[in-house]
Amino acid sequence: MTLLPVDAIRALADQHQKPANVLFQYGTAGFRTLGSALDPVMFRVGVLAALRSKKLDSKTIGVMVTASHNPEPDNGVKLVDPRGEMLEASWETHATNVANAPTTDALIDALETLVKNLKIDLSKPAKVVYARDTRPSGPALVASLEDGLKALGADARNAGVTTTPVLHYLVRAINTKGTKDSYGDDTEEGYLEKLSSAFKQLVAGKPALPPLVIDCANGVGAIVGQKLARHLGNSLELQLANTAIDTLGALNNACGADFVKTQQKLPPSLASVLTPGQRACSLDGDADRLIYFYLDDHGQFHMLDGDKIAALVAAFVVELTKSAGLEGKIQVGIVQTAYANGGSTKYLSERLPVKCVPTGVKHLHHAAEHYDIGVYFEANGHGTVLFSPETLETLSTYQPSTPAQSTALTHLRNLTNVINQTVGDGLSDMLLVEAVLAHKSYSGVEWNSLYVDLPNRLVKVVVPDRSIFKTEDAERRLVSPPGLQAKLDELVRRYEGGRSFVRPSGTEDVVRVYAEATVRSQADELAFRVAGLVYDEVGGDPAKRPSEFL
Ligand code: 16G
Ligand code: MG
Repeated sequence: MTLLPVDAIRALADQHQKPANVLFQYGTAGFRTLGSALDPVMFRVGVLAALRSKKLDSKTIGVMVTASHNPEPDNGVKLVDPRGEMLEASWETHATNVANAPTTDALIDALETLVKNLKIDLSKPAKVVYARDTRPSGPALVASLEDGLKALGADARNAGVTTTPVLHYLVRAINTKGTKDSYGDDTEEGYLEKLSSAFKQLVAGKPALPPLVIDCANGVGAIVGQKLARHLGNSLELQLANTAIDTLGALNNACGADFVKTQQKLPPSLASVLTPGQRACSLDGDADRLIYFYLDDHGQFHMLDGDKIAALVAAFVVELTKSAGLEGKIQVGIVQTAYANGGSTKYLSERLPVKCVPTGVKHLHHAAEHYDIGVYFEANGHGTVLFSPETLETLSTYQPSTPAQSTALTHLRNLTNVINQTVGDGLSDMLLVEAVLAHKSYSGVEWNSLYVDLPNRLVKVVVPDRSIFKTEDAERRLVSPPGLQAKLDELVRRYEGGRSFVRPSGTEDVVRVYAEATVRSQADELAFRVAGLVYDEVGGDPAKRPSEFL
């Protein structure tokens, strides 16, 4: 029986000791905190990734070092499972336990327990592929990760500096190589080639759209976006902005998808770049989110968020399945979270099945897998479209009976290749949106008019202990603290078109409050009143009560 290489682990673990008094948690987006605190976590994640690979019969596991849209001093790490999806939930707990072992001895104990409980066969080889974003803390953290991989003798591949969705793609491509489910060439180049050639076929014969401005959040999207632009040639002209990956402090600073979505305004850096009517979009720091926007003739800003993307894409997919003669054979469904704008939920549920799930990609992804074609998007711009294995089979074997059906079928097949089905992907989603706009001859204005967004407001309340807030009904209702939901209901009833919910953040020590109403001032007021209730509930200092409007 092969045993854990305890001496190798001990020697390397001693170089990455965990300080006392810090607790790490593998949350919605993996481990995420200040980059300077993550060294011991990285080492342990390396060990864990190797064990996960051994557990899964030497399938390749992915590790992504990124803190997405967070400010530059933060960093983070998450594990990617063999099909390119998020880490299985039960391992989130193992990851948290292993990360928090206080000493090297305790770490070795924790690992031995894990190996024993999960019956991990240590004689199996471990295979891991990893990548990082452009954060300055990345290289040192990758070195710690490599020590963890080395301690277990893993066969490790460094995919360099690339986007989170590329890493997810690589994991799936490596694990399906040479099989009938082959996902594409297992390189970044293979990814770019797959997406861009599907896009070119989708828009062939359509008039080229005017150039698209991409706000790269001064992150890794600038690097991969540049390469994508070369692959696209004249099928789509990309105008990259916010590409300062070497300027300290620039990452996600007053730019990027999270800035645009939360501030509901144009990144100031684009004011001199964007012309009225021109389409633009923002990626986040690791390019897995996408938000579109444009300025109208009066210079007024209009945002097209994840909900608008879902509406545009779902309508197109439904239209193609009908034109291909597959209506009734392929069911299209939508997955949203409580953050979806009420306007979008109304529009979509009048046309298609819509399911609401808790925040976090893993919840959306799993729910979308239950449809033949599942379209999932968070309002924040993270999402993708999943085609079930049966649907892929139908699309590849179906015999169209007219030329029109044949054309629609070819488009559907190309869509399956332009879309990164492993995870939400800003660049892939952007090509998807551009393809639909080209087909429909839509500008931002026509797209935006699919439905009208209800005015909404997001507020966060800092609380001493967010774990007392517990929700049900896909985070739309509070069950704890007791009685608070009844107070919210009473308040919401007084606002026309009012809707509000409170949930603990999965990534920050805060409670988030969302409110919408028919009129802007009412949405703002409702949000701040609900925030006030939350604040009083936790006994906050009356002098610091949230009170922007009251
Ligand atoms: C993470 C999630 C994102 C979610 C956000 C919510 C993944 C890959 N990312 O960024 O889906 O919207 O957390 O953050 O799952 P919150 O819990 O702090 O509101
Ligand atoms: Mg991100």
